[in-house]
Amino acid sequence: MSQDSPSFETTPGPSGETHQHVPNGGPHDAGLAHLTTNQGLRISDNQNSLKAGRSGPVLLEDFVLREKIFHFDHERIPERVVHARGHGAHGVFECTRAIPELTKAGLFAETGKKTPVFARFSTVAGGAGSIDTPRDVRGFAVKFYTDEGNWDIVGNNIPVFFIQDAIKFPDLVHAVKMEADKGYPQAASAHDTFWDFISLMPEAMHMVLWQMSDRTLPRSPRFMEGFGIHTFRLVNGAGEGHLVKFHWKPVLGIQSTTWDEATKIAGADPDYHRRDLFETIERGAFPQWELGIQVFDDGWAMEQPYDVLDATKLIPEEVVPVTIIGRMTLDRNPDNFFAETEQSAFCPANVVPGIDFTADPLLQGRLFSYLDTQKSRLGTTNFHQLPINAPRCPFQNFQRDGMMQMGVPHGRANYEPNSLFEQGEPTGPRECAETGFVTFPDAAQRDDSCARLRMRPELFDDHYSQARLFYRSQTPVEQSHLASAFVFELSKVDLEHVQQRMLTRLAAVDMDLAHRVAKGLSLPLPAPAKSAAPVFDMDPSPALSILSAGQPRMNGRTIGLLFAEGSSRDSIERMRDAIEAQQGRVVLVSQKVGLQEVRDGTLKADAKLEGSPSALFDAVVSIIPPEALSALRSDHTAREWFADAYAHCKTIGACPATLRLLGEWGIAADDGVTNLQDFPHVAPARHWAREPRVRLLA
Ligand code: HDD
Repeated sequence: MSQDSPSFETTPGPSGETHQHVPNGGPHDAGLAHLTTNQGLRISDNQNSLKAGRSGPVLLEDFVLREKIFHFDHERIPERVVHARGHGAHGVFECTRAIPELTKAGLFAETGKKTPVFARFSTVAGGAGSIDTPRDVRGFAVKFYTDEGNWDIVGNNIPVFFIQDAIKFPDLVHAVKMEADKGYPQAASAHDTFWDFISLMPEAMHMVLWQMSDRTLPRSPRFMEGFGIHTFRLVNGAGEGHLVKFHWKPVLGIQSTTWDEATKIAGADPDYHRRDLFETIERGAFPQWELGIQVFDDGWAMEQPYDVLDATKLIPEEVVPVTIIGRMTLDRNPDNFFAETEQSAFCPANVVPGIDFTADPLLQGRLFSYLDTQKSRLGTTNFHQLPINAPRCPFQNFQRDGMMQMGVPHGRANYEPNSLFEQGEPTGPRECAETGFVTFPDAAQRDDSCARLRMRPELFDDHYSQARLFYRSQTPVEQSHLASAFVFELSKVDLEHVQQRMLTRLAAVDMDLAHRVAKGLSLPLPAPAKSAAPVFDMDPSPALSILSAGQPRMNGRTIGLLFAEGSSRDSIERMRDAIEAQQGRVVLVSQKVGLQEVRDGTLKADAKLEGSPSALFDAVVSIIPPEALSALRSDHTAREWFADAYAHCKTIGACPATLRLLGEWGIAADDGVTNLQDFPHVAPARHWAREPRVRLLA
């Protein structure tokens, strides 16, 4: 490690990477048995403050009390202005296909090369204490601790964005967050100011179609795609550049919940996603994503009917296929949520040689914002020295001092060039023309006048073609979810002129969609909004639909198994084995928790029925004896358990006694209500044909 980088110890973590500890004898020295003050003084009594006599008052002299309360009073730091609620994990990225012909970045130089990573998933609008499952875009940020410095892909689970130019970001965020006067709603876009702003921003149409699709109701981060969104630049050793878009593909496939499910999960378990990730990693079922790239050159880009530097546009995978080049495995939970997840500081400007930016005006604004926000959130320009943010490779320069400086640089030279010698060599680091980062000389200067203009490129004016592409690429089930989401959100808007204006935008996207939404709101269908540029039809892209990929697999899914006293333990264990053989997981649910008498022994329930609604599971199965029926009949929670599973189109595995109960409750048997034998083969499938029977869809 260099002389003026912070002198943290490094030890290998489970991913084979090194991970940093606070220096010896630091505040969390696990070896220390005694409680001490922050000055290292042993504390004799941590239960009582120092008083004048037995009944007080408390003395100002009590420095132990004062230090403890002083520190506690300042425990909170400002939450992120967006993406405040999130959770993360450590892991490793492995290059599975070297691409030296495209980039000189060391992490892609050799197949098999491993790079430690930290990933953080987040919602955008809600505060740090909000829920995990609102309808919201999800952040998907990954920090690669490469040998050449940190590289961050700070992306989302949607491949496009609301706005084209960073100058609109504060307006967007103000509009979506709690309304300025009311201070609500929390973590929700279904309110006046959001839709007022959106309806005035036709460039947001493509993104809001994604936002109203099931993509914003992910089952958990394990089932989410991630996207770098912007077009970036890859540069190889010969200095040649290619344009690139980054994609993360979940190995378990993409899956979402329904809206009703998401709202019920929010009540039952506001931490559903962070719990899912944490517990899955604890169990050793490490989630994985493949990293893919779409590569194209400047000439090709210039021929497209859309601008690849416009973040509201995507390139269909059917047009430029995604090539998989690596795999990320998240295999270690943070030791401490605050120190790691909360203090993690991502920044799209963190790149390594071989990866560069483009002139995308949204990206360009981001390059400023993230560094700036860390100063306000983490309080010091030295936030990069925190273990979670520090590069794992040596780093050194002549930046000095600042609040909370952890490094202790030695010597006199704190400037460059200098001619102070140490053992015959000039002191300190020097720039390196050969291996240092060099900005790619962007040949694609599209506007050679280089005039300073507050304008956007012409192709940025087409706001509707790709929104239409998205709608028309969805299956009918997804289209009805999307239209219903618009009806729901706009039903929460009190301003009729905003609803009307939004309908004109939707009409410009697709008349069928607009018609459904207008009908759902009992409003007349207006004429389409005028488009600033010609709108054209693109070939539908099945890759944009979640359901086109087929039914979910058992791998990584959780099945709720209801049992009662007197159930057959043997049947339950056979069911569990069949599910676990396909990498599924079973949670045993019962009206009572703890150990219970069953027909052939005892069985411990993992969860109480009340508090474990079926919304928490991917499918449910019930193995109960006839004598349990009367207790279940009079239990409203039991009834809801099955009724919700049915309404959320989930598979219900039913023993004969359960079938009787379902019949009494009017829960109609259909393809998705199976016997115990068939259940393990169809369990994770959703039975969408059922949906029109249980929900009024737009
Ligand atoms: Fe941003 C955080 C993703 C546009 C300004 N953003 C943040 C995070 C993610 C994104 C995932 C959370 C990182 C973490 O987990 O700590 N942001 C995006 C994407 C965008 C985008 C995919 C568009 C393609 N963002 C964007 C713009 C600006 C910002 C245009 C400002 C001009 N974003 C920020 C920020 C945040 C942030 C204020 C808040 C906390 C932080 O940076 O560290 O600087």
